[in-house]
Amino acid sequence: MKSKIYVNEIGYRPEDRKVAVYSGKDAVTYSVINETGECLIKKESRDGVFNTSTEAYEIKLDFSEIKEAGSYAVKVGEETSVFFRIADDIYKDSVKSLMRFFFLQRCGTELTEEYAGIYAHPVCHNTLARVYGTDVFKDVNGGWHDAGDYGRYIVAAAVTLAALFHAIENDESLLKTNMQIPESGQPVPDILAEIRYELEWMLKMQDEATGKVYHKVTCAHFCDFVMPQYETEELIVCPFSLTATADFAACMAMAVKFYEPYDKAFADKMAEAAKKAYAVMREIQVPGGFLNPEGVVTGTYEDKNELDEQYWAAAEMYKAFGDELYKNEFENYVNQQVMHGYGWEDVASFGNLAYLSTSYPTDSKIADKLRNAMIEKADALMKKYEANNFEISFDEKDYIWGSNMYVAENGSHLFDAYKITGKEVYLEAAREHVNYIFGKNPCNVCFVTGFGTNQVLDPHHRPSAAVKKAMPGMLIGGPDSGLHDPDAIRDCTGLAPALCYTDKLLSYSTNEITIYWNSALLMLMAQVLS
Ligand code: G3I
Ligand code: 9MR
Ligand code: ZN
Repeated sequence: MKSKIYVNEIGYRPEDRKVAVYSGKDAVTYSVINETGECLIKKESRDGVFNTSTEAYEIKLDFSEIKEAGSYAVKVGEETSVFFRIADDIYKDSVKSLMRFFFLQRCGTELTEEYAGIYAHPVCHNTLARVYGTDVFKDVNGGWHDAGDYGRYIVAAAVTLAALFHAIENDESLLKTNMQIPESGQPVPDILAEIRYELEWMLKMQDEATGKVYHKVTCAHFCDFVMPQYETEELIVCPFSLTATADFAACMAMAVKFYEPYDKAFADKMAEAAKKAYAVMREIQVPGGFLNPEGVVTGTYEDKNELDEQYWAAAEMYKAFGDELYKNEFENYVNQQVMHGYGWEDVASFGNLAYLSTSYPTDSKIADKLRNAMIEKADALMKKYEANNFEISFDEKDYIWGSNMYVAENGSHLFDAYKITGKEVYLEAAREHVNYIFGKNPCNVCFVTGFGTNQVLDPHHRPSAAVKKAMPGMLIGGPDSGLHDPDAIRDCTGLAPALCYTDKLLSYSTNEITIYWNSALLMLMAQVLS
């Protein structure tokens, strides 16, 4: 039986706030013990508070005063939490593992046992791909498998890289991390070498003649739970989309400065590609945005609002190249409406950060408007945070597909307000979002595979299923009260929103993984833990 005391299963850093959550209504006496069972503190809690997300009462158990490095557990009566550590370096291994995941998702190349261990595989998806509806075949090899499936999608790729760039900017130690990849030991930092693997693929997804960008390359159907070399159906390059082309422009513009010091020709190539994409993106007008063409049933990343992608692109283009045109276009969007979002669907916050950090001149009224809106956004999140016993900025309606990405994203919005105002409360709240991910959640599981005591064992991830062992370092989607797959319907019907999670291979709506969920978590961790 799992304990009803929820903690960050990998632990807490000595100076951080430390809170466990207990399911119960009446006040309790709780204690913290060390490995030898010695009781270090004994305290009285308050009464439980009703939580609309779990439809139950919970009590917060604060033990922030314990700062000495060691291994501990929280006790209430006969109930004991899992043991966790207090130490400075508790996140070191998980960060590295979250980063190495991208290498393990590489497509179009052999992964040798030396680097990939049991996830090694021969080259996959290396045939030419048919441009949908034509007899034209195109080389679009490379990049990372998107998720539990083997598709490769531009929208997903672009936001992943954007978040990784922000991670690097917030925590420069990531540039020194030895990721144990074939490129390790070269002058280029491992993380930049890994990101380049994706950028090179993205460049191939741009049509040379027009500058437009194809939305995705996948087979027509999802394959079985096999290693990638066994997905051998024809590859199909699906039509251009505005979202893919705008996100591509934004991402390429962002990438330029990271590669300039190492490879000027590559940086120039990306600058050129970004400009071409930006110039034509608005010509791609498909009512309602991208939808699967007939016969193709893989992921769509459909998005009814295509404005925020253009908003983001305008801001990154200005930040990278300084042209008045981009500035005017971004400011026009802002004058209409400040937008937000660090996810695949809503990307505008990346644009806000770009405008606020450019070295080219900005308009102080626009900058103030952005900052005020970002604070307002964070304040709305703070209200939810204060009302949720698990200390994330979610109410009962927020547990949707990929909820853990929104947990990370909200943490980043709170961090933004901290940077603008200097108020520590935002930072502290943002950090609690990390604690939730690592185990202080009502699902009572550490949502990063391979870590914690209560681990995710059966993620919806084809290589993990094929070798029968969860690949480490993957952020799981998390509770989705929409019950979007048969296993979720079977296991979660009748459960409160925050509990709609099931560790089943077939539960793609709660138990899948994606590149942009990992990157969202890495970005937040880089922001609030460094
Ligand atoms: O935005 C609405 C929100 O307004 C509404 O309140 C809420 C209520 O359910 O729904 C929200 O939309 C959801 C959307 O995700 C939010 O991001 C949709 O219901 C939900 O179906 C949608 O799920 C997406 C899923 O594809 C299905 O389209 C996930 O975000 C997205 O991450 C996922 O992506 C898939 C790829 O297509 C294929 N590869 C795997 C990947 C991960 O599962
Ligand atoms: O494996 C697929 C996963 O990556 C997607 O997120 C999900 C929704 O599009 O679909 C999964 O594939 C399932 C398909 O939709 C329905 N048949 C079973 C497939 C494997 O579970
Ligand atoms: Zn592949």
